[in-house]
Amino acid sequence: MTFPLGATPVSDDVSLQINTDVTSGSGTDADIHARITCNNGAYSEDTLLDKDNYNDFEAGDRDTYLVAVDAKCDRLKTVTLSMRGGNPRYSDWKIQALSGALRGVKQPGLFRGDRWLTYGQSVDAQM
Ligand SMILES: [Ca+2]
Repeated sequence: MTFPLGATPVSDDVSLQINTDVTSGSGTDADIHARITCNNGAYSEDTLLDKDNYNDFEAGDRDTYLVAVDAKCDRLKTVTLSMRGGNPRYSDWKIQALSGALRGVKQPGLFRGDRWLTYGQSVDAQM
């Protein structure tokens, strides 16, 4: 692939912080994916959120993941979390809060309605 002079392709990294609710049963062992969109149309692939040798998304956890966006992102627009893969047993997951940070600027996410996510489903946060 070639690019015109001066048109260096630039990508961005978004730091997603996700808090799992503290109440018993809020955690999950299913796989959680995130897809990010930006106001200027930049977006991320549907990215698995997983830390090596770590049990992600347990009750009371505050987990941070870096997600790569394909181009320069002007401002975060949406974050879609989806649950598929991993352990489908006892998979229901209660999200307490989500925020995204882009070049050090933090944006809180707003969920419409329920913050329980069940296997095979997805939920959108408006940023
Ligand atoms: Ca887990």
